[in-house]
Formats: sequence, C-alpha cells, structure tokens
Amino acid sequence: MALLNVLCYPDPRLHKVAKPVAQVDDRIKKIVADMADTMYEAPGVGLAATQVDIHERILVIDVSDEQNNLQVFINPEIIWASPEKKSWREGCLSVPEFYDEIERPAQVRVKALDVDGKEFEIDADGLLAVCLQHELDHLQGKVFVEYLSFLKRTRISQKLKKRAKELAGER
Ligand code: GNR
Ligand code: NI
Repeated sequence: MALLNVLCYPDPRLHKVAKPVAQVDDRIKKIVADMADTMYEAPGVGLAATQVDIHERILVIDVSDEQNNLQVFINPEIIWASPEKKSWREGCLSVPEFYDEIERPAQVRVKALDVDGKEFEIDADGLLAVCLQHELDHLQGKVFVEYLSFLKRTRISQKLKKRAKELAGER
C-alpha cells in the first residue's frame, strides 16, 4: 500500500492538462493501485491523477456505500451528456472542507479503457455521473470552485492559503 500526496487548491499544478496514456502497462497499474489506496484512505469517492501530481488521463472512482466497487477509467472521454441538468453539493479532496452546489448534465456516457487496457462504455447518472464529470474536469486542469463566483473562489483560495501557512508553521 502506498499513499500519494494530494495537491491542495490553489496549487498551480492542479491546472495542468493531463496527457493520454499510451499503453496500460505495469507502471500505469502501479499508479492506479496507489491512487485507489489514496482515495480510500482520504476517504473520497473519486480521485484524478492530476490531484496527485501525475499528469496522465487516469481516474479511480468508488461510489458504493461499502467502498468495495473500484472503477478505473484510463483515457476517459464523455461521449454523450444529457440536456437535462442536475445540481449536486460537491466537495473535493483538493479543496478540503468546502462544499457548494454545482449544476451539471444529469446523465453522461463515458468511454474509457479499463486496467487491462480494454475499451468499455458506461452510462452514468446520480453520484457516478457527478463524480465522472468532476474527475474529468481535473484531468483538464479544472477544479470545481472555478464554477463558483469570483468572490467565493477568492475567499476559498485565501482561507486555504492561510491554513497551509499555519500547517507549515506547526512543523
Ligand atoms: O470525495 C469526493 N466527493 C464528491 C462529492 C460530490 C461531488 C464530487 C465529489 S469528488 C470528491 C473526491 C475528489 O475530489 N475527486 O476529485
Ligand atoms: Ni476533486
């Protein structure tokens, strides 16, 4: 088991755009395993590679109540989004302790590769649809607070910077 360090907003590395994975090999499988460990430890329902400073298109998600249904998405793409929208109270491991309502398409269809490099498609709604869109944004360098007003985002940014400074001072 290996835990990875999760970057915290407003770290500029959260805005890097991830590159596609060329081949799902042992190196990628190790990253997936470490990302899953990190997500479960947090605990979170999803984690994008960008959040652990790895800029490749890799996501892990587990929206099950028992946290026993790991879903891996390599090179994920949204191939369809419903015109119908839904609002959900979102949080993010990279924006600790802040939550806000974000409106997104209610359903999405995603195409990706699994850990064996095999292509699959999935239709998602509810929390899985929210999570997939939230994680796909991370791979594009986008954090959910960027949907909020400039004022809210600035407040969050300042609070997190202050908190990071305090934490650094304690060491
Ligand atoms: O753990 C998480 N919970 C969550 C709740 C509502 C909407 C999105 C999420 S994703 C988040 C984990 C995370 O930050 N993934 O990038
Ligand atoms: Ni997030």
